[in-house]
Amino acid sequence: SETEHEAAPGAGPTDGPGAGRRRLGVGMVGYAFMGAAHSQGWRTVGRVFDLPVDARLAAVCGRDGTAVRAAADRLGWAAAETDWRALIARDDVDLVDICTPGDSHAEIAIAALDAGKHVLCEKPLANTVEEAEAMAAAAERAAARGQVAMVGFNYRRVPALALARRMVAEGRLGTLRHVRLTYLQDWLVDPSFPLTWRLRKDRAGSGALGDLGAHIVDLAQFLTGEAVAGVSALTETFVRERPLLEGTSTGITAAGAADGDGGPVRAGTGEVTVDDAAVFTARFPSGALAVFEATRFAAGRKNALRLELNGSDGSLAFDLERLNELSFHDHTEPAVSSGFRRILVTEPGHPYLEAWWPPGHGLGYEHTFVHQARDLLHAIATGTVPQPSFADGLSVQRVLAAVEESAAKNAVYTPVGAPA
Ligand code: SOE
Repeated sequence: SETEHEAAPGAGPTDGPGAGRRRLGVGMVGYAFMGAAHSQGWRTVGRVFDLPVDARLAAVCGRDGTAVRAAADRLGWAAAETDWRALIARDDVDLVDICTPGDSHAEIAIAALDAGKHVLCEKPLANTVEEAEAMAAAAERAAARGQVAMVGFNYRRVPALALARRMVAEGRLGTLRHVRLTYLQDWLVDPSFPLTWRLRKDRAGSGALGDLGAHIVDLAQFLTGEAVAGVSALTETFVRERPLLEGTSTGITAAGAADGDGGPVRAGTGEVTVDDAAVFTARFPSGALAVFEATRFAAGRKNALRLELNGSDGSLAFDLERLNELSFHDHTEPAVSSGFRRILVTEPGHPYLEAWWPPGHGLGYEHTFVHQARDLLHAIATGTVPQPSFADGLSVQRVLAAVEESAAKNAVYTPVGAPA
């Protein structure tokens, strides 16, 4: 256990922005890209939102003592630990935030829930359906004791997407016919990009499917309020061998992959054991048809999560690269003057926006983590169940597994006369 970074004596609930509020200690496992994003959320939430609970950044955990102490300083955590079991056991940790690769989610989350702690776990919930089932069961047992467990599908917290959810629920689109979501990145286009943990099935579970596809499956279910009923899929690994790395890495840029907490690229190559891209179609119980595409090979697309919903009364469209905007077409208006119009989602009446800046002063990616922390703390304070729950995470995991099963069958029908 490392305690050099304990907060100075005297720092307590009587000073700072948390004065007079119930204190909730957060312990975070992992401190790379996601850990930094979550830290930003925990640091900021109490300064923006008026909540009865005050989150304290109690301790951060990582295996490398020197690196985790540096991360604690950089990200604002009071203490550092090198063993996640010690983190869970700390009296000043009430909530465990899991920001590690998927292969450790189940073990840490179940141990934390069984120890009486609340849990926030990064997506995808787990690497397999079996692990996700065990986690959902542990969350259910814990809920009976008043604990909460939530999955980090942060894009639900983009104000424009929360507004889209509200508009669909209000019936503004009428009967839903089409649900179309793509999540496009390009950091694997270069075949010399190294074999990071995200490209190894034992660490990440799957590739673009679990990393990006999980987000769009969750969003599709969130926006429609329906569960995917069936899928048909193709997946592909375009580059099957990549340069090996010394140690591990979390970066998704060539520079980040070679530095980060990884080491130099090693001689030789290793096998990529996950998908580079996944495309799939799906049906919803209402009869709506869905199309999904997740890839890390869309040259020029950095973080393009795009969607369009078409219903009998209207359509909605969104692009994460322009995240303060939502496009809406009201099909009940006269055809001569109707058409897609842009809603600038920065009004105080829009989800989460009341707490932020005046209209027109937009938000960004990092704010989704502030909103995620806000929703979780609000649920804890009010004794409500936060969403997405571990059950929601399990349902996404089951869709991912169905996609893999369908892709493995490669049920592709060859047109008569097509080249072999
Ligand atoms: C990398 O592809 C990544 O950081 C994902 O892991 C995140 O979930 C996504 O939000 C952004 O891209």
